Amino acid sequence: LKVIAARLHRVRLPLVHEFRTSSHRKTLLDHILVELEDASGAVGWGEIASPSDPYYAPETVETCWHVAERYLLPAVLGQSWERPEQVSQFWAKVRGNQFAKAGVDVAAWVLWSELQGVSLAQALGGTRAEVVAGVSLGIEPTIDDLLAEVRRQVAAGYPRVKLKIAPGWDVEPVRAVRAEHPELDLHVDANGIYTDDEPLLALDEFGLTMIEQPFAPRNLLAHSRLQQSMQTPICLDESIETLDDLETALSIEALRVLNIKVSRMGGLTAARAAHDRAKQAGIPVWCGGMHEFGIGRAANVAISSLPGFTLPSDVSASEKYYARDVITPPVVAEHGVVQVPKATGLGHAVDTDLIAAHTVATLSL
Ligand code: OSB
Ligand code: MG
Repeated sequence: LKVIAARLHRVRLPLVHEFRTSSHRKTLLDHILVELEDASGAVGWGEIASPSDPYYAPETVETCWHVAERYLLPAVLGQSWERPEQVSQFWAKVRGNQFAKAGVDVAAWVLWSELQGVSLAQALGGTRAEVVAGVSLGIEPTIDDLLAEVRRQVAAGYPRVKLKIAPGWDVEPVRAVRAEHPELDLHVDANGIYTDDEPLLALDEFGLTMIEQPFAPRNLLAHSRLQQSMQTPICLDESIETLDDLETALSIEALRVLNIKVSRMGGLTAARAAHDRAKQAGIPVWCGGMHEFGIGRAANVAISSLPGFTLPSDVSASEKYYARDVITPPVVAEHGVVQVPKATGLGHAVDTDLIAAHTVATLSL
């Protein structure tokens, strides 16, 4: 297989509901869609789902565009390969830039699956026909707004709710949600904002499934120490960008749960390897999201079909995010369950008209 043409599309879609975390706020998603084409004219799509600002990870939309244009696509164009695992080897010299890499890696996996006549989930070795979805709720203006949002999502059938927390928005909102939903699978995500154990220890009484990324990404030791003094499992997100990070975190017991994001790990090949390693270590995993459009979300659904993804993933239905998604059919959740597509490749048609209508920049190589 040889990629002979590549295209980037910078596409903006408004979110249906503003989303705020301890690190940023967003109302509009500005993602880069990647197309890889082979000599037969077959196309694989991927998505670079970097936030606009470098507050979750160091990348921005502009750095992703630059790195894809200047390094990643030139590394892949004209190279012959047999398996999608080989593609990330072509850019092995490029450090970091996980979001940019992930978009190109996913496009290669989708192209390969399409040409092999298998679904992306099958190509990855997925074993589930359906995956359980959770929702991630941002920081709301008031606790009443949050309670209304939780009620809406629970009524929609989602069995797991994650709340974004930050200093000043932690114990009280969690207490309020827990009081109304004593049995709900509930967890919190701090996006690395805390520096002290104290406010986190106060969350131990609420029976949370996990506390996600309480401390700064590189501060693995603080997570390890907190885990020794808390019942609630610690989950890592931002801390784990490579398999080496995971190895270090496991060795010091800095986590009991792993959030695997395809974007943060630099693609499906690395995400699957992280899954394999966590499974071997007895650490349950789930798939985190970055408000992907349907293309990135379809990749998240596919990876979530691997056997170690035993916790609900952030693969909510398209309608939670966008009025109209870039794929047809959109991602649909029924009673919080998403069917894993059986069709070849991505398993959804790509709506190129909708993409064209929301495109602000393109590049062909
Ligand atoms: O930490 O999981 C996170 C969105 C932007 C930045 C960081 C995170 C998130 C989410 C979104 O929680 C989850 C989703 O895509 O549904
Ligand atoms: Mg997170």
